Amino acid sequence: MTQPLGRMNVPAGSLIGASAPDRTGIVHLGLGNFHRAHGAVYTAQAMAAAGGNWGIRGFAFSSDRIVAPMRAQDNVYSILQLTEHGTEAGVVDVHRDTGVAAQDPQAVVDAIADPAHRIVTLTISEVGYTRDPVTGRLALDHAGVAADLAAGSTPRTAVGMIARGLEKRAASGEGFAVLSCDNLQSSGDVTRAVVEEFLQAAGVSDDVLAFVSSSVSFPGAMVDRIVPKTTTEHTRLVADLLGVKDLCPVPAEDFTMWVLEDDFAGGRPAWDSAGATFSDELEAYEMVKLRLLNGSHSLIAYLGVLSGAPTIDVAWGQDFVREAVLGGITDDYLPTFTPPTGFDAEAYVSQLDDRWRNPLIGHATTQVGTDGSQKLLQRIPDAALFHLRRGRMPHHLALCTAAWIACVAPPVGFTPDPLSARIVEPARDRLASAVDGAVTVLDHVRRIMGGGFFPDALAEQEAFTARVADLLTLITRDGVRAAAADVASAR
Ligand code: CS2
Repeated sequence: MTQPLGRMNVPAGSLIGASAPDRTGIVHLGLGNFHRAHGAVYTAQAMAAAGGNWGIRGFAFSSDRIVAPMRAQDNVYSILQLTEHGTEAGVVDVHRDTGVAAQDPQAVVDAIADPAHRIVTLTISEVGYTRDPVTGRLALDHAGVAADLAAGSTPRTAVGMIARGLEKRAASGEGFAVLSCDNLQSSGDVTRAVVEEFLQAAGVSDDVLAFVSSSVSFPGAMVDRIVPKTTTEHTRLVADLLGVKDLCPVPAEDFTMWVLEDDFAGGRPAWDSAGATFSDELEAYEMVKLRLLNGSHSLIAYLGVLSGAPTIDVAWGQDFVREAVLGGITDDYLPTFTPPTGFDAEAYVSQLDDRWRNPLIGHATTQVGTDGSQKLLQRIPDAALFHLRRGRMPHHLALCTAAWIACVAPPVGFTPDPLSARIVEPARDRLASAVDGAVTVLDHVRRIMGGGFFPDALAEQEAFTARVADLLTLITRDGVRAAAADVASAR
């Protein structure tokens, strides 16, 4: 029988980087597959290169789906790299403690306040920042935020936990960094803004506000590694490769990238020795990633779902999807930003082709399509407004918006492919009430564009709304390929 994986049972030669010491220096919120294949791996490699007390105290946000198996195997797990050149596995041993924030939010607050900790890293996804889609500011009317602001309450939202942790930390005055590792534009500034808005709304003292403004840094970061969900097949492959039974391996592509601002008020691991890049052109890196990869990913996902493609590689294998995505990159995304100095955008796009075609990853289109109401805000409005303000229609961005609506808020009489039911869309009910009673497709789209789901600046662009409505009509009447063909002929 295959032995269970554990700290005393790490197969010889399989450790990635170094094991962490017992002392933890990093708190992580959002213990899922992405962090385990990204920040945790860089930290293991940084400790191998330069040591340091950078063990991680990891908290899953809401469920013990990953924490329970991790605990059962001393918090070690394997990374299963899936590439066309072969499959490899290695073990990561940097989490010295794990827990579930929803079960014990005070533990997160206390961990952030503990002066031994110097960084909190976040992978809480776009939804976790509890921002208002229209203003981009902290959503004070969000039920969780409102409850967290009540005096004496234990916070339940991520922003509430971070803010209360910093409030408590102000007593020691020890420098600290809050590092967002989510797909946000201006990630550092956005994170600082929501935390400070929370603290102000909570009426904390001026001393706390002064501590956060002077001794807490919020570096920006661009993170990248495609990491699908774990299946039993992954567990089987790890058993074959390593000879141990891992209950929670992380499947991942071999590509990985991390670009950060070097602004860590309490110090940091030697992540640069592990291949991370420190740069002061962070916003440009974020645009490259959020537009060329993530924006295109959403388009592949929604066109894929509407054409019955369960995974990104299957969707990408369809000519009409490739054409729409490459057209979108060329016409709608590349003109909207200046890439970082020396960055080869063409090479990046050709790498994307290799990454999306990888059949071993099995990245579900419905996983990428999940949370579109929050993800699209990073991927569509700014780029669309860039063109609309110059009198040009960003057809592919309109197509992505129409395809999203067709999947999660279809007009009456249209039933999208059954795959669409697997898309987790937190705004589904609100979208359904917004479009209830709409008489035409244009009316349907108007109610969404102007219904509090997108910034006003985009909602005011009537021509964009009309183009989304045209494309949605085509999707519902003639199918998604016809809509993509219409976009191709409009180029
Ligand atoms: C994807 C990302 O699900 C999504 O929205 O676009 O998770 C993407 O796979 C990662 O950002 C890749 O680094």
